[in-house]
Amino acid sequence: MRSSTPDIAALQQKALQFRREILETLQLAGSGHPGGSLSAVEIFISLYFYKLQYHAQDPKWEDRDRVIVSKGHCSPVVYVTLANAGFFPKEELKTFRKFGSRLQGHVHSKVPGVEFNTGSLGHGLSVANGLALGAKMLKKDFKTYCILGDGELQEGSIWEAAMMASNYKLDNICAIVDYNKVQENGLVKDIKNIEPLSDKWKSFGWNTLVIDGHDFNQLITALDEFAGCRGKPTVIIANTIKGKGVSFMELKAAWHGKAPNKEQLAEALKELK
Ligand SMILES: Cc1ncc(C[n+]2csc(CCOP(=O)(O)OP(=O)(O)O)c2C)c(N)n1
Ligand SMILES: [Mg+2]
Repeated sequence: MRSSTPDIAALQQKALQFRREILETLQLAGSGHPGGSLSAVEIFISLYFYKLQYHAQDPKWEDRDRVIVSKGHCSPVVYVTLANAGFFPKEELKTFRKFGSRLQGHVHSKVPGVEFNTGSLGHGLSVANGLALGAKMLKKDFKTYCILGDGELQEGSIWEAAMMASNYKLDNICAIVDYNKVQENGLVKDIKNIEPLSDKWKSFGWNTLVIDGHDFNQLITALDEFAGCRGKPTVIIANTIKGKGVSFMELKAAWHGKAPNKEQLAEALKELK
């Protein structure tokens, strides 16, 4: 469950466990997205096991913090997180991407704990804006978090949404960019460079924090800093490694959307002890 005094060693152990479970889930399914799931493990653990207010047994509790997973293809890390947080039985992970399962390849709101269906990139920040603006109008204290991909930032709609959030002074919204440097077919900088990234967000009026997205101390500090920021939205640019933790997957676009086979899973698991 959520902890207010984080035990960093325990969170690191959880990260290893999540990486194993993500890869086991993908191998059973025979398809899915490992790279952008492995890069976001510490981000999701910091949210669900440190920062967020929620009740797993009452996923629609009206004062819950909201999470919009704009890069909806990272469903493996989302489902492993939600199952471990108690939103649904871990056994259900075995149905990932199977016909009739709730756990499809892109996150869907029929899954307890998932707020909004995503998959088509570029939309999540606008949805998050709506939730955050709604909270202000209703005088609710819940926060809205939005997980974005770095390749996803090439979508123009993200920048319209970025303008809107600062225009309405949505200091109850925190965007987290999983800056893993790789998109579907190659390096972000080679396909359509998004640098200088922190200057861009700053110029759009955002409180901009740049951290190592695999370092729990930095993630926790940044999330706490967001909670104390008034008058502007916050973005955490989390520098990460696509495929983090598995040497043959790290920074390889080939592992963006490909499941490991049994032998590859066994190799990967040896590195995740
Ligand atoms: C609008 C849209 N265009 C294209 C795709 C296909 N697509 C799925 S994932 C992806 C790459 C996304 O890269 P990034 O945002 O860097 O994600 P990550 O590295 O975190 O996996 C693309 C192009 C999509 N889902 N939606
Ligand atoms: Mg990426």
